[in-house]
Amino acid sequence: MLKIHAAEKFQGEISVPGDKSISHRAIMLGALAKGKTTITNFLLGEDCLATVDCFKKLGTQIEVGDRITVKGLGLSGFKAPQDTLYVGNSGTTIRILSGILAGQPFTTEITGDASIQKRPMKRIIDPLAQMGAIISGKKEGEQIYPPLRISGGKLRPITYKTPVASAQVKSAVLLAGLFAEGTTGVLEPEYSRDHTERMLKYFGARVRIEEKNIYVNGGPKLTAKEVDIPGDISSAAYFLVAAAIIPGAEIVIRDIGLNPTRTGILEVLRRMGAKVEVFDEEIISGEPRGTIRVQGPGSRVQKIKIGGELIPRLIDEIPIITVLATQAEGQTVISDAKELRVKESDRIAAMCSELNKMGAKITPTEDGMIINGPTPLKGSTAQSYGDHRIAMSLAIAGLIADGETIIQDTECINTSFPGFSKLLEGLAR
Ligand code: SPQ
Repeated sequence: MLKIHAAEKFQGEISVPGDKSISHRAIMLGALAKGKTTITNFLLGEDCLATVDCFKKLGTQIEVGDRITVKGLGLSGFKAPQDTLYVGNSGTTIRILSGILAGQPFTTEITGDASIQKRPMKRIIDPLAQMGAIISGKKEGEQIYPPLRISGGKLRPITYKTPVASAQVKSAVLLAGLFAEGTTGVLEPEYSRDHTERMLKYFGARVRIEEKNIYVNGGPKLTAKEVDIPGDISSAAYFLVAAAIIPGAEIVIRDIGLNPTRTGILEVLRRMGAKVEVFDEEIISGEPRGTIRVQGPGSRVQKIKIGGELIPRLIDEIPIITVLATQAEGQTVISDAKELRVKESDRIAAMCSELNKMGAKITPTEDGMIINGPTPLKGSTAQSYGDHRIAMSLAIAGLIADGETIIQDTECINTSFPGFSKLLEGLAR
């Protein structure tokens, strides 16, 4: 449980934990490469530790400390696990790892918590089955849910047109492509986060990118690397939004990932009128990073329309953008975001229900929300739905609400942002 009170001041210079998406991929590629990969600023959150645990069960030696070392045995070094692999709450782990398991000459069972068992898996099963893997799961109507049973082996290369812009689907197919003879391609309807492509290149794979089409060659020799992970812009987003809506606030966040497939939140903040500066930009381990400073506009933020190609570039930030929009002058419309309905929770339903309890005026639509602002918020008892992004977004809403906000069931925050409430305490007075 978290108790939040209105903040009169919100100020500070901080860094946030390592990027979750990049942390997962660093373990996966470290395990697929030959030699000792060293990872610094790895996210020690439950989701990424679940990935570590799965690879240990597949026979990879991984040491977790201030830095992580992964002793990779190459593409054919895994052994059949003794037990079912357990991914906890991590959709990224189950979907991307399935791509690797599809290429293994053994059968693996993989599952996760109650939320994972409600997340759709047909999106990865379809292309992996086309490549030759045999995958079964819990069938309900047209959809298939975990637990999954994956029998893999040598795969056929395919060129797969994904129906959704999803980095998890793209990554599952590209990593399966490492086990196919020839070139495997993924054609995306919009750009999704490209950490897998970047890291594959960084580890020495042959990757060709033609706009939204990505191709990888099978059977590469991946070489162990040093990977330093930038701060997670999705974690930074909570504090960036707080700085934009609390009068007089300012935040500086160092060493944040600035991959253009993830920076939609900065565009939204700018278009709504917040002052956003980016400096000290550099590229480390194949990923751009820098320092971000955000201040509010000095008056109210403004309404905005968010949809189309922008959506995959801020998909995980939509819950916190909803909080931002409750403070905007006019009607903010979010569309093309029906993917939000199949995340750790139905994020459209969750944000509408909990923010409306606090006094917001939000109407859910099939693929987004219409938010009428500005509305003052009042403290209430809010539910996280076991979803880390809902819990943290409501905590920021609590900073601008009158009275006390109690957020229940906040252990889920540890999946992506251990130390969130401590950092928040240090910034908000
Ligand atoms: O791992 P999980 O649970 O799927 O994580 C989420 C999140 O909010 O942390 C989604 F619920 O982020 C996904 C993101 O939405 C992480 C991700 C990745 O690392 O590849 C890609 C996105 O999902 P998708 O379905 O669009 O591929």
